[in-house]
Amino acid sequence: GMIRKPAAFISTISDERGQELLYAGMRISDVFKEEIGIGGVISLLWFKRRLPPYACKFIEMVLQLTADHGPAVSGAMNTIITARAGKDLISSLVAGLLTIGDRFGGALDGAAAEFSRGLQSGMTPREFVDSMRKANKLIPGIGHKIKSKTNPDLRVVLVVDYVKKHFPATNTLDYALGVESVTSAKKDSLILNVDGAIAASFCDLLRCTGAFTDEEAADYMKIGALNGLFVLGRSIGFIGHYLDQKLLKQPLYRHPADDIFISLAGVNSA
Ligand code: Q5B
Repeated sequence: GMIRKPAAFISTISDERGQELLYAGMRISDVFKEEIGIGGVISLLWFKRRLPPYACKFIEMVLQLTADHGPAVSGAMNTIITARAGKDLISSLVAGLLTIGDRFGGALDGAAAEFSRGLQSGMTPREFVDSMRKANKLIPGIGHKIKSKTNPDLRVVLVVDYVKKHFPATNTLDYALGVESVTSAKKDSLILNVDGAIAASFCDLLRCTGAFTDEEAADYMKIGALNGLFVLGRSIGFIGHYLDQKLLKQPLYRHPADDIFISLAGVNSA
């Protein structure tokens, strides 16, 4: 009989070869017939299954909450400066995206891993905070440059309220809030931030909906799926900043020299 040539690629999320495009087996016409929304599409293309409506709504909430946080954050600044340097949409977008990482917007996977480790090891939130301090590590998902206990981040309040109301279990979120109680008592700005609140909630989603095995949940956290939520959400804002700068016909940006302290004191002169 025929011997099939071994395939160079394997792909398991979508199929465009038939009459109708399939997302994880679901016909594109059914995507609209059943009105699964962008949350449903993400549940199919990222998680290869249909998640319950409350979970799809949560994904949509995350995209809307993370869509933008003003022009002053690292990523938006990079996008704006790149747009003003005359570059195209994609260059300006990726210039912004490349700032997302451990400090800015990319703390979700780290927060998920650390809060889960703390919870699963049976440490109290205080013991967890102490263990991180001993290891000389910042707690991902904790801390904000401008938000604090006295100037709370309403995005976090919205996430916590939604998750408490709709999720069957909130163990990781409760643990993260316990960590926040310890850290914010030390310093007002050491709140559970938007990355941390989304990450902890997503741990509960992965572990408690019954839709994932423990192994699958661990895999999704390991491979960067949670940071993907922030990246996708904030791309909406970065594209907005790019379009805004172009429409405003903003010129090339050069930072005022009097705002830069230049010191050549440490330079060796020959
Ligand atoms: N301390 C976020 O730093 C920030 C500590 C900590 C223990 C911590 C910092 C941090 C972890 C990463 C994280 C996501 C860099 C943030 C986001 C999206 C955003 C952004 C926006 C949006 C802020 C002062 C003192 C020091 C530190 C201690 C600080 N963080 N201790 N665990 N996590 N967090 N990133 O204000 O004794 O005085 O030396 O890295 O979760 O990115 O809107 O801007 O939507 O765009 O510069 O919301 O917290 O504070 O570094 O001067 O620290 O607190 O050790 O202690 P700051 P620092 P000491 S959300």
